[in-house]
Amino acid sequence: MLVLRLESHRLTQVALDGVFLAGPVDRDQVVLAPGNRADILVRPTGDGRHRLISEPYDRGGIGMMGGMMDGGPATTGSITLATLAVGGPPTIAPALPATLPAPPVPPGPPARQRQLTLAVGMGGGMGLNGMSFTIDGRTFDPDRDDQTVGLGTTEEWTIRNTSPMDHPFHLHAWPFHVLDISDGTPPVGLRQDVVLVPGNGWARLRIPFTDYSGRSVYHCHILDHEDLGMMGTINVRPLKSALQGA
Ligand SMILES: [Cu+2]
Repeated sequence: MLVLRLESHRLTQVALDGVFLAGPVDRDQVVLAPGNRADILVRPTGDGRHRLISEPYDRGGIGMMGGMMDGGPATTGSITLATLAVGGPPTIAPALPATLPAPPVPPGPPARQRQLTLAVGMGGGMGLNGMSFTIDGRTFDPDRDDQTVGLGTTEEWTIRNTSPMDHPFHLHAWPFHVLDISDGTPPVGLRQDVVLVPGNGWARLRIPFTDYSGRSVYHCHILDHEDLGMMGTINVRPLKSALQGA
């Protein structure tokens, strides 16, 4: 996780995961899960050097193993990622637009609702320290279709997380709108392709399966978890064949 802050500056976010927000949003800090991207505008406040800092973040874990399983010991201090050096004659920055061309949330009702469950099992005999990382009780099998979806339909997926650690859920090819997250974390309604599903929580997504047919994958974007099996396949097909295969 990155909790980004720029000394003496506000960060103006205009996009998330490459897609415009509804309007520019001023933030003191921007939080990115693994896989998230943010487009940020910075207006220098004055001459000098300003550090871009990543603040510590606790993303949960299982007892003493939490930090290790999440890719390293939890950081206890902030880290300087870069330094912004400001100098030269001042210029007038153009005004920001009040609104941006954010894609609208596709209208309901969804053609289908699904629930996917991310779980970390103890003593499964697999992977790191004998733990198993599953979606709907199964580890990844590239030859199995886990979800079959009709091309052109809109679905609502609830991603449940029964483990105490956060998992960033990533769906390839079909970005989704985040309708709601169990911990109330804004933003909601945005189109993005990674969403942080809180430990012992859930995220509700509306997904327009437009533009592309074909097979792809969804997975936890913490690569250790994905490599240990927390990944599934999706096959988006023209509606008739999708129904026959469901
Ligand atoms: Cu994970």
